[in-house]
Amino acid sequence: MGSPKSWLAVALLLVSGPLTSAAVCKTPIVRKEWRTLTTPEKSSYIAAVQCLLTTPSLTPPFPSSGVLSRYDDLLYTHIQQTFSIHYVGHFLAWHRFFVATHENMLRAECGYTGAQPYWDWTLDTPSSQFTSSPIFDPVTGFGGNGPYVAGDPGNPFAVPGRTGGGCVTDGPFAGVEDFVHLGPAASVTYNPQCLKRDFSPYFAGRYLGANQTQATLAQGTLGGLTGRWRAGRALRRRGCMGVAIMELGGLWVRQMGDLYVSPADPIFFLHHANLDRVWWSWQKLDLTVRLTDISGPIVLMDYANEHAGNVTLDFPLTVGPSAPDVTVGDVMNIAGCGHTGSLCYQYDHVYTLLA
Ligand SMILES: [Cu+2]
Repeated sequence: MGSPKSWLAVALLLVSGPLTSAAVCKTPIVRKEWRTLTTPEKSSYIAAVQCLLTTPSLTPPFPSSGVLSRYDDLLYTHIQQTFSIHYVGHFLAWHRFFVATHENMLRAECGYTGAQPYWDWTLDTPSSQFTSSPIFDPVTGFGGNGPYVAGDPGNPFAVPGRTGGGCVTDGPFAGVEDFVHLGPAASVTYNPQCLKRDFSPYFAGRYLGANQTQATLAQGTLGGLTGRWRAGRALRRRGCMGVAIMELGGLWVRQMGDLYVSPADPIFFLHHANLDRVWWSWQKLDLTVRLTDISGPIVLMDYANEHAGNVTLDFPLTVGPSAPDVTVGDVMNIAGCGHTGSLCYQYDHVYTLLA
């Protein structure tokens, strides 16, 4: 007999479909770029996110818990695993699974009929264009920056060119004083906070441009890919590039600047969907080989394997009560005719490697 938690997960899967383990993917849903969605499609996505934010949690309650909603379930598992899912070989695989779980929850529990949109940030560079991205639209997007708040002058991780840091002032999540329940860092006791953003157009222009994506696609192995990602300055400093682009988020979202609670900003999932699209684009350049190309350390930053080996296809991944556990091998293929795995989606467009 399974625990009540596992039975809940099974029940969710029975009504959801796309994330069922070992199911055959016949009709993958298609992920599209945010700005190509119609206004009603954008509204339905935002409404489904609002639903997750208000649907009661499945995580077992504990004293002073800040895990209140289904959205918090996702944030909580990310916090709990922060140092085992970043700067490791399964960084991309875990976040692929995490975004797909979010997508599945929107569809199974909140009536959303679309796929997870992605945010192609290469369309919002150079830096002069960043803040006018449609994704930050106050009416049809996620709202924009917070007002400028002076930073800690002694902070070695201070981001150059930051322009905000305060609570977002427009868009669907503005004015909610208890929008974020967890954090900062590893704290999971109830701590109501607004949603904060801290844009750094300078960093966005430097790391989100098409030149970075092209350099990533040109890598021959996954190790090279993630190494390329580590090559960014922010990444080198923080240890991993998957995280580098990811932490770009950190550059413009206050909560996203906090590695633990980065998923607190709903844009996180569009951002990571695009990171996943970069990975998938790279896989498709040599799909037969790259459906099984996985490497990188099991232990945080253990690139010399001094503490453990590298991740393999049978390495387990978990996102808590929101989906059954899978392995890295289960998420190497996002879909495909006759594909048997845990995922069932496609992208409307992938990046191509220019000559
Ligand atoms: Cu993460």
